[in-house]
Amino acid sequence: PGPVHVAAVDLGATSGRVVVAEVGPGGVRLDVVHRFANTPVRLTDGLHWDVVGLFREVVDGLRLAVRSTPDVAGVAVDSWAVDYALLRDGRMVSTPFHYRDSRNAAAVEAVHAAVDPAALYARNGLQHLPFNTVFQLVADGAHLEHADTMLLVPDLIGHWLTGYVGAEVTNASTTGLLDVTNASWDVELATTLGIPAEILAPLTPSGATLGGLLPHVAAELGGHDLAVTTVGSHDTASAIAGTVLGPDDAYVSCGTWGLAGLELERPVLADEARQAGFTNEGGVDGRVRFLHNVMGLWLLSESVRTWEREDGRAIDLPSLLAAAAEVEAPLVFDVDDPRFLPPGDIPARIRAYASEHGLRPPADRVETTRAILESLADAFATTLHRAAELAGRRIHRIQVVGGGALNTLLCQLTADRSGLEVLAGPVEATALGNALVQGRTLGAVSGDLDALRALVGRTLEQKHYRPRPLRSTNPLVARKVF
Ligand code: LRH
Repeated sequence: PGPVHVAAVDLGATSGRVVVAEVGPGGVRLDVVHRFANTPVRLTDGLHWDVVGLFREVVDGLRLAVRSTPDVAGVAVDSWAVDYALLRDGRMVSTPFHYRDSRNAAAVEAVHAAVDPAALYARNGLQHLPFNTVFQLVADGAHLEHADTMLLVPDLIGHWLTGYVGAEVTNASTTGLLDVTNASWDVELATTLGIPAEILAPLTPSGATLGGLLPHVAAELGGHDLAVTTVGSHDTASAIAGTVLGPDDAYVSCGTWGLAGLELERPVLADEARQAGFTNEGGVDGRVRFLHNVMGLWLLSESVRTWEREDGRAIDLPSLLAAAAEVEAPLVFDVDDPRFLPPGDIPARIRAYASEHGLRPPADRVETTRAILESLADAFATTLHRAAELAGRRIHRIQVVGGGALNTLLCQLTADRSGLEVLAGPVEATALGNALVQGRTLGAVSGDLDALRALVGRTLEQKHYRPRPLRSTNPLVARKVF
């Protein structure tokens, strides 16, 4: 069969994109046709996503896609995990919350009082993150009574494109309500926690066909219909599908978050894995993403946002990064400290962290930038070595994919701190993973995940970073697990 053209919609926490991909036995090629900001909105009840605005951008992007490439045959959506809309009779009954909203603390306590953390891990295999869907749903409390369906963000967009109601399984695995041993909804757990099991939509595998576009959507594209399918709708699942993983490779999917881990055939549910903060999320083709959420480049982007607000103008990030490379003996802090999760003045929180731990706080923006990157690299290194230990695997190299692959200082520091070679790229791993799975569903390519990855490998040029000897930094005062 010849190549096929598909549109990959990838919604990230800070920006979204619509990409046209050509996928065929000869390889995969991407063309970004639409990029847009994803700006959260604070309302009286908390921090929300503008999902309706995002849907408008998706449709605008698809219009550009069919205009640039009239034979585009399909579309699939991926996005960040855990967040959802509640619907009744097909209508959204509340504006979806942002996972960085702070409403979940009481719900975490309530859930853990009903099912202790170790028992919860045995059932869902997830790293404890206070915003996992299960906690958010419990925080929603009485509001759940008004809903008959919960749809995670990519499923919501898929629903608005096609009318289909379902829960794609890689993203469902991030809710905390999916049984890690058999990938079905844990109805008993939901019921125990007072979450009506009826709101859980039928599970849909990645690589399923949802149908054609609703007539009013097709009309917006000049009457062009598209086959809407599912991919790894959790962006991290698509990112790992688009990562050219060798047998002893670890990965860091690095954007807003740094998702650091291994691809496994089976989950690791030992209590040590829970205590070390590891998650077992569902990957494409039933693979397991055994990883830890490291706070990621959010620390830097939110710091830049703070400085830009202070200055009233844009920051010159390349100069800041160049200067940060020269800093001697940088501060290393625990990037996973929960104080760094909510939006706000990250540099002030880093200074407070340092003072509380008897460390010298960064003196300026350059030192702050270096402290962030050094601490991220340190977290990646320790996380990956620990993952290998827990999974009984060796690691030889680290594949860094996503926007973080462009950050040369971060990649070099990750090599230095891990003592392993780092290979950087692809930057658009998520869109690639999305497109590859679509290409397979539409019959343009075939084979398992490794065969699909080989298609990326054909054209991929990666930058290699070799470890340098470490200079001195402060020893990290015991990393706390979130
Ligand atoms: C990355 C990501 C990550 C989740 C977080 C909420 O975009 O999907 O895998 O833990 O967002």
